[in-house]
Order: sequence, then structure tokens, then C-alpha cells
Amino acid sequence: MSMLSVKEIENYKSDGAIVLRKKFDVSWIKKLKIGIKKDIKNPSSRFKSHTLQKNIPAYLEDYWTWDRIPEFKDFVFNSPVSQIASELMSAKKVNLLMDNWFLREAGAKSSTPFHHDISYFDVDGTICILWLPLEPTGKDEGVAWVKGSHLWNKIFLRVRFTDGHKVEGKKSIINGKKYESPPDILGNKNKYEFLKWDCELGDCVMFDIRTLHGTLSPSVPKKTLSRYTLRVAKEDTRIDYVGDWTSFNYRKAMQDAGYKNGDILGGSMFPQLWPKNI
Ligand SMILES: O=C(O)CCC(=O)C(=O)O
Repeated sequence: MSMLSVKEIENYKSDGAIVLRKKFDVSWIKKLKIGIKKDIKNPSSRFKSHTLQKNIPAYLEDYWTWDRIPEFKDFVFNSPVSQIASELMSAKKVNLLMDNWFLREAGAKSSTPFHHDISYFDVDGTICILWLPLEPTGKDEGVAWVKGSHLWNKIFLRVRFTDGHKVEGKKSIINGKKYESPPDILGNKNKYEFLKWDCELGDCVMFDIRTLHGTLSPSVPKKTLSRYTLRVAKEDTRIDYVGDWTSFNYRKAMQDAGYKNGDILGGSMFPQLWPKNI
């Protein structure tokens, strides 16, 4: 049985981001919060604070931890996310690309730079992202998406989340793809249409890997807010090594595991999620 309406799928395709209401049972949210607590107690080598100053409220992140934290693994394989993604991308098969969580402590001033996720990965293809708030989150407390930016046919250099939001890499053409400097979204807010939503527990935003998004409002969260995010790919997605500035130690691990340019996404690092039970 379908989880999404035709209208929702059309909106996703035209706007690059949609809100979906009440698709995740609150038991999943509780589980993911337990997962984050466990991860903070015993973080991966990728865990970081994006807040440079010590002893102030921080913006924290860890990623690629699904195989370390049982709660995350359960969510990745057994939650409705892979079916939702298969419907949005008209995919016969969905594989995991990367899992991730973010936590902004109450009072954290650090923010998310406007970016699109495609530049952070050595892959190319059809990919969508789940953004699942783990606390009720107001539309000015989370992330905003630039409507339609996934259709600009542009690729922007990666921006670091660490305070200062440094752009990484050089304007260049790699594997036929032209990497440009990211646009100054905050300095030109009136030029763009933004999508942002109040989210209750169980609501999520699904967005295209090419949709620009970031912190639009300078408001500082009054309570600690966290979200779980997941990047999942359609069967057309292939390995495409584009540069050392992509994703820290991710690239080396992929090369060490034997992934080569042009390989279809799959294998132990990128397991199949949909269809389930194969
Ligand atoms: O939720 C956040 O703080 C940032 C999310 C984000 O930018 C992403 O998942 O790419």
C-alpha cells in the first residue's frame, strides 16, 4: 500500500522539499533519542562540535554511525523511511548512503550554512534525504529549504558547518561536473522563495540531495533540538570520486573497501533498504 499521495510526490519533484505529517510513530523518535544519547557517551571518530568556542552551548554532529548504534540500525532498516523514499524517487531499489544526527543545544548560536548535500559525497545519482526532528520544532528553529533549487542544474562547493562556514575546494570541473562558489543566500533573502515548516513529533521533511538548505532565521533555540537525517539513493546512483574536500575520512574508507569510480552503490557500506527482506 502506498504511503504517499500523488500530490505529495509531485510537490517533492517540483519544490525539492516537502513536509510529511505523522509518518513516524513516536516510538521511533524515542528510539533515535536513545541512540543519540548512546552516541554522545561513546562517539565515533567523526563526532564533532561545530562551535569553536569551548564551554558555550554547542552545535553537535555525528555521522555514519548506523552500524555502531542498534537503535539507528533498527530505524534505518525497519522504519518506513525506505518505502517513503522509494515512492518519492520512483525507485525500484533504495540503498543507504549515510546516516547523521545534529543537535543544537539550547542557546547555541552556531548555525547551518546554506549548502546542498551532493557536494559532500563521492557519489552521483538520484538521492533523497530525511530530516526528522526529535522534538517539536518551530519553522524558525530548524532548517529552511530554497524552493526549486534542486532544478538549477548547478553544483556548489562544500561549506564547512564549523563556525565561520569556510568554503572548501576550488571552483573546478571534475568528472564533467562544474563546481561553483555557493550563492550568498542570507545576503539576498528577497531573491529566493523559502520552504519551512513547524514540525510536531512524527512529522518529517524529505528533500532532494541537490536542494539548498540552511539556517534562515538568526533565532537561537530556547530548548535543545535534535534531528536524525538519512541519505538514501535510487538504483541509478554510482560511485563518483570528485575530490579530497568531499567528506573527510569517508572517501578513504570507501577506497579501502574497494569501491571504484562507476560502481553501483551497494555492498556492506551502502546496504539495500528497499525492497525489504531480501
Ligand atoms: O538539521 C540540521 O541542523 C542540519 C541538517 C542538514 O543540513 C543536513 O542534513 O544536510
